[in-house]
Amino acid sequence: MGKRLTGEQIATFRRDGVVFPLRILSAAEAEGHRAALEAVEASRAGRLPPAMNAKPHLLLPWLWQLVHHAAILDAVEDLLGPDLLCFGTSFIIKNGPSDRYVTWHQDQTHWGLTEPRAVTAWLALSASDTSNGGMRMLPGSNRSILPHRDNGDRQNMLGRREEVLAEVDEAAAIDITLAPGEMSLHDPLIVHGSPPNRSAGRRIGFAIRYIPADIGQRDGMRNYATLVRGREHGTFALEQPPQAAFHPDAVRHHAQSIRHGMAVIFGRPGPGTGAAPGNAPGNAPGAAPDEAGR
Ligand SMILES: O=C(O)CCC(=O)C(=O)O
Repeated sequence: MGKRLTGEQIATFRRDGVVFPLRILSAAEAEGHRAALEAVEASRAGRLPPAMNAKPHLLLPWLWQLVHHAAILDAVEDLLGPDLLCFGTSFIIKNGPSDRYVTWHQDQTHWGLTEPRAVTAWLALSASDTSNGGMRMLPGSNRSILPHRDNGDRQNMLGRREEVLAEVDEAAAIDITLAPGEMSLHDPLIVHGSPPNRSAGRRIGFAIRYIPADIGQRDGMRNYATLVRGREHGTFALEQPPQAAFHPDAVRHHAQSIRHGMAVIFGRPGPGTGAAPGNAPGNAPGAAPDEAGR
């Protein structure tokens, strides 16, 4: 038994690479967060610009609080230990109906971490299911690092349009069905993706990437991350909370973190630093998927 997860849930995560559904917010709280997101979108021509959707928790205090939510961190601590960093957040939104989809992939591919130890908390702010392009995962595929290729399809929401170069037995995949306020936790090596949203509504998830504080970026590169629990191990430079929504200091700090992170991971500037928005690497830590609001 962990702080939040049962022994069985921890065993499920270790074996399958995913555990769900876990209730984090009440339906009313999830609705409140969705309304807060949609208010920001309304103030920005109806969609979150990609630059803003990379680590938005550095710009919006309510998201800073969300990445520190005790119920999320207790569950993540059960899997990764007591010292935790958040090294990426982004909304992953599919407005329906649309052809946009996420290819089968492993998250670890472009993260450049010294070890594939991480957990993504995917928190649903709308229902996410088979009707609206909910995630699908291949339990037990979290054993090895697989090669990927760029599938070249503009409908692929991943910034590098990466696709695993292995036969995916879709019949063995499971649907990650979540109600608003529930989350799934997945391993960086699990093969997963999601089909188009054929419904008329929006599918909204907030993805939070956590790592144990004792791992770093490969090649001794130093990146930025948010210490969310426990103590730091000197592997990342630490990010600061936003004093208020889009406070000028927060905007500067956010831009610095994103620019630096993109340079570390991709060897080039990131969103908000002159890169074309459509090039924002969708599955990079802290990077904006090319999907928000489309
Ligand atoms: O939201 C989706 O459909 C895909 C999300 C994903 O690939 C991830 O969070 O790692």
